[in-house]
Amino acid sequence: MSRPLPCPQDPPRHDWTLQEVESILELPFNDLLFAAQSLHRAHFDPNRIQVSTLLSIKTGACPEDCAYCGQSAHHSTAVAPERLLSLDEVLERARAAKAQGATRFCMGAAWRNPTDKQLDPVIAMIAGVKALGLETCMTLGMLTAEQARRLKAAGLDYYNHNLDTSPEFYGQVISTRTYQERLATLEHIRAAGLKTCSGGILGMGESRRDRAALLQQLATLPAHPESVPINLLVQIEGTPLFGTEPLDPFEFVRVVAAARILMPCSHIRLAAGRHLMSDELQALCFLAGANAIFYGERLLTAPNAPGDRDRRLFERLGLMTEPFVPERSEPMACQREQRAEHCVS
Ligand code: SAM
Ligand code: DTB
Ligand code: SF4
Repeated sequence: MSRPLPCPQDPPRHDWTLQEVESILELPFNDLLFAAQSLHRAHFDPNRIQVSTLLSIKTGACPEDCAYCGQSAHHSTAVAPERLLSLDEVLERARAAKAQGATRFCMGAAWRNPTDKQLDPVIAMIAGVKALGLETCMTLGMLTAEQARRLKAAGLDYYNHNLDTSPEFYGQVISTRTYQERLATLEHIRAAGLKTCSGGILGMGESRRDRAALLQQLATLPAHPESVPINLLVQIEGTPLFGTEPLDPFEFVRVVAAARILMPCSHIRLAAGRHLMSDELQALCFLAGANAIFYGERLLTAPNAPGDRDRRLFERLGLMTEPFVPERSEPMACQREQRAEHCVS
């Protein structure tokens, strides 16, 4: 017998319990997807996705020991460290991303945290990329409150800082930065008025309970992140997580659907690992409420799904990319007013 479906929440809830999240993840697959797609339609145009392109502006030699990451100086991988890119190099890549249809340009640096001095050239990049008519996003590691305010004053739109996994599993993945430090950076981002991009990685050997706990952490933040990247672990040779048992693809879809239900106004982003997914699996993720991707031949250092494959997929699924609206009134304004009619409560 079919179970009751979650109802569109107006306003979205921030008090989800771990047990509630677990029971959403455990719904029969069809019920879960139906609930997620219904909520998705209540809040977004179901045939539009937001497209961001990534660029690593400072690659490798990172002092952090994240067990999944090819850029950590603690692991011996094929990633060759590089200096900070010049403004011209960044703008050239941003122009190319825009020409390929991206509306947001995300710049990442392999830092534990930027120093105040390191922020100076980065701030020039924000102005330059914005002047091209692109939204800007940065992911530079931990920030102080003052650094977040500087980035906001420079015109930065989004800051990406992931929780990565549950508080309980976290210690098995990273030892050089605490979960609490990640939450503090998210607080600084929010307080500065930047939009938040925060999510995690699946397939690191965590349990379903850990996946539920990650979602619960994200969905009980004082404001839901505007963008929630769900990464599938890209296994990098030389990292401690290389050789981890791959995740059941349906479990990945379940997490996407649960994220959509828990954070109905957020963009749920299929992030790393799309190149490992079939078109059919990605289509299931879009049905489950994913409505954003990273687009372009590379992520930061790892491969991404090729652009021509993505363009063909959009065409086959009738998906359109979300237009860039320079001055969105409210970051979390829902894109659709109507509510799903088939909810039971
Ligand atoms: N160094 C900064 C930091 O860690 O905050 C910014 C860049 S870091 C590469 C951004 C995020 O990418 C990580 O938090 C993690 O969630 C994701 N990531 C890194 N390597 C990955 C991998 N091999 N597979 C999947 N996701 C990965
Ligand atoms: C996020 O959650 N995923 C992106 C972005 N935010 C910065 C990065 C994925 C990195 C994958 C590994 C690499 O390219 O080195
Ligand atoms: Fe450094 Fe970020 Fe990689 Fe961790 S995920 S090792 S902080 S670049």
